[in-house]
Amino acid sequence: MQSKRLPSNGHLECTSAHGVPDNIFNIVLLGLTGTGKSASANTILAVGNTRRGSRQLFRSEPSSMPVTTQCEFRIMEKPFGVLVRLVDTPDFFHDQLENSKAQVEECKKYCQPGHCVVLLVIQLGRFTDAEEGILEKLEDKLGWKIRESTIVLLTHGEGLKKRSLLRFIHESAPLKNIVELCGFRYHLFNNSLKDTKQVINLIKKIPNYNKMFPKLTKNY
Ligand SMILES: Nc1nc2c(ncn2[C@@H]2O[C@H](COP(=O)(O)OP(=O)(O)OP(=O)(O)O)[C@@H](O)[C@H]2O)c(=O)[nH]1
Ligand SMILES: [Mg+2]
Repeated sequence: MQSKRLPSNGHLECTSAHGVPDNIFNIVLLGLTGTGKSASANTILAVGNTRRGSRQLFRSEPSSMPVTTQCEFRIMEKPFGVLVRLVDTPDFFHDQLENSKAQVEECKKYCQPGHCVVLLVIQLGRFTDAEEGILEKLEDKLGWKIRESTIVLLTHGEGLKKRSLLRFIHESAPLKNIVELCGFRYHLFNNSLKDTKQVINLIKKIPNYNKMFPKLTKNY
């Protein structure tokens, strides 16, 4: 049995009668502040969203302080052909983030093995010391090997110009290490382009996407 309620973050949430997460697949964006988590979520959202309460974009702007301070989600259907929850998160490691522990707990509701894909967002050309070991630190916080379900999402794709992305990754040992730990699943977004193709190509990198989203397979 399903119940629907409006949680504090103001968006329609579905939970079972026992309060456990429903069967909606989750796309969870994780990473440090300013890397482009919210902008990437908006790029995905832009591909097609007509469900009530889901049209509003995530707040995204340049800032050295965290812009997103709590986990937020939007539910979308197009282009997946089934309901998908897009979960934007704050930088759990930022000194200025109050209630980091509570936010990790909130994130855990959606970030569970078999029910999600993680997009580990990293800004192209701006790999910082704080990002070294970030995968392990996130695994520690979330309590499972998220690497099995993670795609490294590099943003600011326009900065690559004509260089090869694979070569770029190989040139940075710590970045290559993270990509390797994630089974060489990686993708490049240019969030200044609202381009469907880059989103569809990302979805096609989600393990078992063709079984989860058979309608997407038919249409793209
Ligand atoms: N040119 C360009 N700008 C981008 C891209 N991705 C993100 N940005 C910009 O980078 C800035 C930070 O992006 P956000 O999406 O707010 O970053 P965030 O990871 O959500 O940051 P927090 O919410 O603070 O954790 C914004 O001004 C975005 O417009 C990109 O691919 N290209
Ligand atoms: Mg944000």
